[in-house]
Amino acid sequence: MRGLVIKTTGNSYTVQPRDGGAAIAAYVKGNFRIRGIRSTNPVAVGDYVAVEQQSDGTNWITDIEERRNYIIRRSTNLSKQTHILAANVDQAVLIVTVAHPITSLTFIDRFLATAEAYRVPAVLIFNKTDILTEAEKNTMAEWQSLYEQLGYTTFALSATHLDPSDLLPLFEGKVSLLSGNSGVGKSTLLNALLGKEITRTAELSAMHDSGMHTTTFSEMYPIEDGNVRGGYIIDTPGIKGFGGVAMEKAEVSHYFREIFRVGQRCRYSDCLHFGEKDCAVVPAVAKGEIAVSRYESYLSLLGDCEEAKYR
Ligand SMILES: Nc1nc2c(ncn2[C@@H]2O[C@H](COP(=O)(O)OP(=O)(O)OP(=O)(O)O)[C@@H](O)[C@H]2O)c(=O)[nH]1
Ligand SMILES: [Mg+2]
Ligand SMILES: [Zn+2]
Repeated sequence: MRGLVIKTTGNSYTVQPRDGGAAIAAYVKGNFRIRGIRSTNPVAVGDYVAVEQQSDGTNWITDIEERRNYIIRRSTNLSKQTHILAANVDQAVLIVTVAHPITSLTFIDRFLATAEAYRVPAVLIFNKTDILTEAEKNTMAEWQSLYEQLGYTTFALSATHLDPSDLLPLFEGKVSLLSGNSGVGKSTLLNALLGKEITRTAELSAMHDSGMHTTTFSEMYPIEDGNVRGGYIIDTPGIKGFGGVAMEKAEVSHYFREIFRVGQRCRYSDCLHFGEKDCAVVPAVAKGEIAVSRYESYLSLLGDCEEAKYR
């Protein structure tokens, strides 16, 4: 049988058969590893797998189809070991609030850069429009305009006053990863979209196995509302954005679209846009062609590379 992994709970996996029917629980043999990936979990939500039933009735995952992409998180202490949050993701959706709580621009930029690194399209949803002051609404409009100009799609809405049909087309037929700071309204939006209260099966479940790794349980929720079929939303509890891609310094600017574009005009092809001679980026920031906030976020990611080197 072939199917889609829709939930992981440490040692067992919930697999939705591709040909329909009820989801089943399946297991993975201890020595099962995917070529080339050192990860604490060999199978992730979003994986398409082959399942074989043993004579005793238990189901074992025997194969994983090649992934289109996957989103990883580095395990806390082992920088080389990674945890796969989700595979085969069509889009990453970040819920943003300009107030209650405020999402920082750096957080947004890190999310967008990470999505670029994974080649996963990113979308921003500005939430809680119902409780914003005029000043906060202006801030929201500025932020939306900043990111729209960079080519990102943005929405502004209130999850507590949502007509799901307004937003369902965004999710229809796609696997979407939902992210955002705590309290921005991820669960509220998910419930509104699915038209029901979903039980939060897993708050971040950090099982420190002799301090070596952190396990995160992820789940994919199917969207089945009227004529919308085939879409899934992945809720990764406790994951604030999805940081932790290992980047080379020279690579960072590739994930900031406008910095990359302007950087083509720098004198040196390996310019890091930080004090080099005849750099095109720094003057573009001074002239307002590149937003200061974007440049600062870029520098903060560069700083992370420096730190990672000494870990
Ligand atoms: N006024 C208003 N409140 C909202 C809106 N969306 C969510 N909230 C409220 O904000 C609070 C946090 O919402 P949640 O959906 O739990 O936020 P979350 O992102 O899931 O938070 P974590 O699970 O901690 O990551 C709740 O009290 C919601 O009712 C909105 O559009 N308007
Ligand atoms: Mg929540
Ligand atoms: Zn430069």
